[in-house]
Amino acid sequence: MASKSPVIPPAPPVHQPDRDDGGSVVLERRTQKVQPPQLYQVVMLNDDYTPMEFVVVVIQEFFGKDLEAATQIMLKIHLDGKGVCGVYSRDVAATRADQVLEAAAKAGHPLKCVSEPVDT
Ligand code: TYC
Repeated sequence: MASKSPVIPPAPPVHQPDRDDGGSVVLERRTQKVQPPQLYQVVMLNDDYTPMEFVVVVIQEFFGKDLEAATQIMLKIHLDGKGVCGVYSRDVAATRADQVLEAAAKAGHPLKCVSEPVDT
């Protein structure tokens, strides 16, 4: 007499709510929002002692401006008390500001500048 093999019922599906396997319910989808990196501006400050010519040369040298643009920026700083020399990533802005401070100190001028996040 042939023996009947036992009928084994299929295993129930494993419940994995976070997997979209075609059959299960997707509980949540999240849209990733990647923000662009924060930009930083190098702001130069006015003082009563640093020669205008020195400021113009520094702006040309460290911020890649031509003579006319550098002169305009220097005059704006002179009249308003401060002005933006350039906008960069955080590290580049910090390096530019350091370079200006080092060149000014070396030349014996009190010229100051800071890098700060650009308002969005
Ligand atoms: N005020 C300075 C002067 O009259 C010139 C100056 C301009 C200094 C800009 C600093 O960031 C500065 N000699």
